[in-house]
Amino acid sequence: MPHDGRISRDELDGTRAMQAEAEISSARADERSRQALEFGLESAATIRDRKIPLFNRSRWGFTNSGMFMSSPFLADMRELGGQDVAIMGVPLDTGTTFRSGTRFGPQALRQSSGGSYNPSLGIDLHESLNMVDVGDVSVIPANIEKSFDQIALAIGYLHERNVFPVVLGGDHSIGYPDIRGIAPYIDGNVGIIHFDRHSDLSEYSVDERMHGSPFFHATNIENAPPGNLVQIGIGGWTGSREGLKNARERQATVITLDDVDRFGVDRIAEYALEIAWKNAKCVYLSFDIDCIDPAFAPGTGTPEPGGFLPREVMRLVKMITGEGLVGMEVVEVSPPYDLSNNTAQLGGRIIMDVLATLVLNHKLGTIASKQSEPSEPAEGDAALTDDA
Ligand SMILES: [Mn+2]
Repeated sequence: MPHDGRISRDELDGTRAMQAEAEISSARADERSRQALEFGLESAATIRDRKIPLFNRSRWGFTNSGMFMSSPFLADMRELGGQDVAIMGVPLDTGTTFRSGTRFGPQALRQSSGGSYNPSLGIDLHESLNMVDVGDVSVIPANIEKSFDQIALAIGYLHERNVFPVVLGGDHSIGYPDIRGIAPYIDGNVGIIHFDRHSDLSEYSVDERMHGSPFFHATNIENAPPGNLVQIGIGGWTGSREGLKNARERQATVITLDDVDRFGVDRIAEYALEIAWKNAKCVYLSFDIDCIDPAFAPGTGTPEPGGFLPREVMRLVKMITGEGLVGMEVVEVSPPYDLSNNTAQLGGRIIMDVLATLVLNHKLGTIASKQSEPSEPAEGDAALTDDA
């Protein structure tokens, strides 16, 4: 900044964003547009933009395709392999102990997902990633353990084929089978970064493994030790004492929102990475939407006032993602309690921010396209200097 404190146009992030836009490929968008015109027939003579077809084939518009970010639906699961990302819905709310409704979370997250270009990150996800939406896992609403078996098998199938899993929840009980499904394939420890207002470390709730217990059972898995579990955002009045007791006894790391206020987002991100990655081979991200203040994310079963601000948590999520992830889930979006789809939109944005950060840090993506540097580089990431 100049010594007189005035802002110059050159130092604005917006200026960098404008420049970065020129570097982003539009090859895939051009191909989609060409095909849409071919399949959708020519528009009326009064339409100036001759690239607009008569029948909208683009999957965008006032009715989306029903798939996350209008990604193609993969009908034949035997064809999984070679894609970068698979979006997998888990419409389960059998594990809910209070207000149900998260079985409609995957549908809402898909419908509220946005466009693929982000100016400040300098990325177009559809130009950078081969994404498919694989639809929903067949859960068994009357039997949570059978549902766990289905979910673990499904996410393991994605991981085994080297396709990055993005799980659309569902209540938080699915965190356990998500980790259980991946862990056997990892030659070493799995770290877990868990955003939540609740500790979710009880052994049982109302006599079963429910959405308050995923990380008790996940950290019983031999290569997902509690020493690599970081919980961020814990606090308020809907937590369970058993969870904190178990966190203490297992030596998990609990970071409250007061900690975030005290140390700041940057230092918390650095610390969380240090714990999660300590002697670990990979890190899994579990994002409970109720970590965000219910003023912004009211559509959830167990809201807890005093949560994260969206911009604050989005920054934190991008920072903890820079080192790479083995998979992620966004859970507890409950459309019956949502207002104007705000909660579902936030959940979708978290996913898109994570995917973009992975691409920008060269942790994900097989499509060769020049990308700009991330605006918020992760601490100590040597790969950032890589031009590939
Ligand atoms: Mn929660």
